[in-house]
Amino acid sequence: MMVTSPTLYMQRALDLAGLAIESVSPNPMVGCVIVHNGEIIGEGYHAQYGGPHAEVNAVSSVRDKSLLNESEVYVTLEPCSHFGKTPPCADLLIKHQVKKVIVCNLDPNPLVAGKGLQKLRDAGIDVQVGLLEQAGLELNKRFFKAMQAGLPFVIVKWAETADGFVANADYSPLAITTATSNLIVHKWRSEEDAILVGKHTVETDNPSLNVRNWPEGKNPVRVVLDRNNSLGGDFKVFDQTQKTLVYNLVKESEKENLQHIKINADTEFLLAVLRDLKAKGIHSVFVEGGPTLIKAFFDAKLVDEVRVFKNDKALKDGIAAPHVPAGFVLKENHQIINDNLRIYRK
Ligand code: AOF
Ligand code: ZN
Repeated sequence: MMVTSPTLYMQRALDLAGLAIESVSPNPMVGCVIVHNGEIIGEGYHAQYGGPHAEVNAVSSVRDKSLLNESEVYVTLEPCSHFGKTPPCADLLIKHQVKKVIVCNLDPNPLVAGKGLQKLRDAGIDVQVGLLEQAGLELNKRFFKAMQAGLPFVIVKWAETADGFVANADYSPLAITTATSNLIVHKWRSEEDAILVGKHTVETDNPSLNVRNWPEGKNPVRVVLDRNNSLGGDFKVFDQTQKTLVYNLVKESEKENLQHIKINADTEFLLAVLRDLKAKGIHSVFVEGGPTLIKAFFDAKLVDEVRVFKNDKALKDGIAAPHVPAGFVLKENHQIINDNLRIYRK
């Protein structure tokens, strides 16, 4: 017997959307499934920033277009109503006079924000909103945060020993997690628009902040916070192999892949940095800094998600790990060989 369930169709659309996690930001991930008499006759997703939207790909995958006017369209985000890089998806669905459109979420983009659904209704198309709504909000947590708060979605990550240390007492780096966890961290880097550290991490670890251990993952923009602009130029983050932004209070300059950006807000430095990143189209920031920087992000209430690895090794002495503040709830708990990974959300 064929399984015909609106929830399964929408789940398929969400799964398709998620395939584009490394390639569509600052656009949202969107997937679309077209169903005729209980059979999927077309599907597609928004695969590349600037490329065709999910509905366009799904409609063009349908071989017999004459079936469209008897079909239901499951799409994870409200079809757009604006002329952007592509013509409005609502117009495309109206042109084919599809029977019904089912969506997870309204598009928070002020250019759309309900107008796409209104267009469909005005054209006599049946519309349903809110199927798997939470899953849709989760999928596009970065896009929704950026559109609604004007700030990127901020993820902080650290690794600590069983007794709660992140580095040796002299700050010399300490390999805590297993190779498998390191692989996961590189996958995570490729999923976010920017990766951020403070001056201290650059000095003590000299990190590259690129994606090496995850096949073909895209490199995020590197962001370095150096208030007094006191870092010398020899560190790997300044090698210009990857776009790098250095936020500080004194200097403004631009070379090919290296930009120094002067912030005029000493007290709300982190907030001002995040606002500027959002203005540059950065919808998510992965903070891989040390405990002092992470604590500053917590104190400024700028963190959306926390990812903590805890290994079973003990160090006895060292630099103490940050604490997950009250108000965060445990969402995921995984055991990865000797590492326990906990993910918390506000
Ligand atoms: C859809 N289907 O697959 C996506 C939508 O610059 P553009 O023309 O690509 O438009 C980007 C905006 O379109 C984006 O901010 C969001 O509001 C919407 N995304 N809409 O109908 C899609 N990706
Ligand atoms: Zn569209």
